[in-house]
Amino acid sequence: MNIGMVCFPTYGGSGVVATELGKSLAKKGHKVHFMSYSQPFRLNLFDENLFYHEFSVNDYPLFDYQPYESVLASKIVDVAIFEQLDVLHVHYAIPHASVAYMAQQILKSKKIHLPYVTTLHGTDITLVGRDPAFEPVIRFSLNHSNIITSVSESLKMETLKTFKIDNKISVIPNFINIEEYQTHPKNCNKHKYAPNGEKILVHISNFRKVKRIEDVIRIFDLVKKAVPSKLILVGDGPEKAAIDQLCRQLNLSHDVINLGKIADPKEILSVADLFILPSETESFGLSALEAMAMKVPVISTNSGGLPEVNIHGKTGFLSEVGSIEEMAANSIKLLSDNNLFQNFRENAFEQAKHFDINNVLPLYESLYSKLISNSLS
Ligand code: GMT
Repeated sequence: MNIGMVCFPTYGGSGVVATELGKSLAKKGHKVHFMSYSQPFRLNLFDENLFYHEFSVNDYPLFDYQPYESVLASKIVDVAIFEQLDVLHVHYAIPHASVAYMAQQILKSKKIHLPYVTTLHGTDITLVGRDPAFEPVIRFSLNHSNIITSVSESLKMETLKTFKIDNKISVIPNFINIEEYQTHPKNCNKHKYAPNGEKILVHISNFRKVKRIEDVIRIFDLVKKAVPSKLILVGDGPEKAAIDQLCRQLNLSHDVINLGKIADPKEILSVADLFILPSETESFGLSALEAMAMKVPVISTNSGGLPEVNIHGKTGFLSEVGSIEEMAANSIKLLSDNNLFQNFRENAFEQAKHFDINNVLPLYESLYSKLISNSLS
C-alpha cells in the first residue's frame, strides 16, 4: 500500500505513534509518505520505504496567523497525485481531520478518491477540542472521516460525549515494539545518576499543565524523605521554569536531574525503578506503556485511559488526580519491598506485551485494506 501520514512533528505522543506506525508499516513493505513542516523527531529516513515531504508556511506581513491548513492540504493533494497514495492517515483531529477532508474534496474534483483515517489522540478532544470555537469543524470533519480511530476506550467515550457524531469510532490502542525493550541492556548507566545506589524515579512529558509536574516534584519530595532516591525529568515545555523554581524552594535541585528532550527514552527507562505520571487527563499514556515495556512499574492517576494501561495493584498504582500523599505512599511501598517490586516489574512487562506492535499493526493494515477495497468497488 501507498500510505500518506500526517502528524505534528513536535515532542508528543501523537507524533511518536504516527512515526512508529509508519516505520513498522515500511518494514512490512508498505510505502509511507510523511508530510509535515519539519521532520518528526523519531523518523529515520535511512529506513527503506519511508519518505518525507516537507512543506513550509511562508510568512507574509498580512498574516498574523500563518495558513498552515491551506499549505498542508495543497501538499497532500500534490503527494497524493504524484505518489499515487491509496490512503491517508491523519493524527490529531485539529486541524488535520478538516485538512484531510479539504484535500479529499480537491482530489475528488480531479476524479481521484483518497480515503482518510483520523486518529484521535487525546488533547485534540479533551482539551483543545473542548473549545466551542472548534465544535462545528471537528464534528463535520469527524463525521466525514472514512474511518475514525481512538487510542483508548475512554477517549472514544469522551469523544461521543463531547461531539454529536454519527460516525463509528474503532479503538486501536497505542503500541510499543516489545522486542526492542526486551533486548535493551538494563542498568548500564545507573551509577551515573544514582552514585550511592539511590532509587530512580522517572517522569517523561512535554511539561504542559495537564501533566501536573508540580505533583511529580511533591511526590518525589515525600519519597526521598523515606527512601534515598533521585528523580530524572525528561522533556521540556511551558512548565519547566516553574518546576526549576519549585525544586530550588524545596531544596531538591541536586536530586532532580533534568535531561531535556530525548528522542528515544529506552536508555533512561532502563535505569528507572518507578515511572511517575500524575496527569490531570491522559487519553492513553504512551510514556507509561514505554516504561512498563522496560519493566518499570507506574504510579499514575486514574484519569482517562490510564486504567486501560496501568493495572492498579498489579503493574503499578492508580490514584485520584492530585492525591500526592497517596501516590508517594504507593511509591514508598513498592520501593521498600523487593518481592512486591519484582512482582510488579514482571506484571508490567506482561501487560506491555499485550500492546506489542505485532498485535496492533494488523489492525491498522486491515482498516487501510478495507478502505482501499471499498474505494475500488
Ligand atoms: O500531551 C501529550 O502527552 C502529547 C499528546 C499528543 O497529542 O501528542 O499525547 C496524547 O497522545 C498520546 C499518543 O496517543 C497519548 O498517549 C497521550 O495520553 C495523549 N495525551 C493526553 O491525553 C494528555
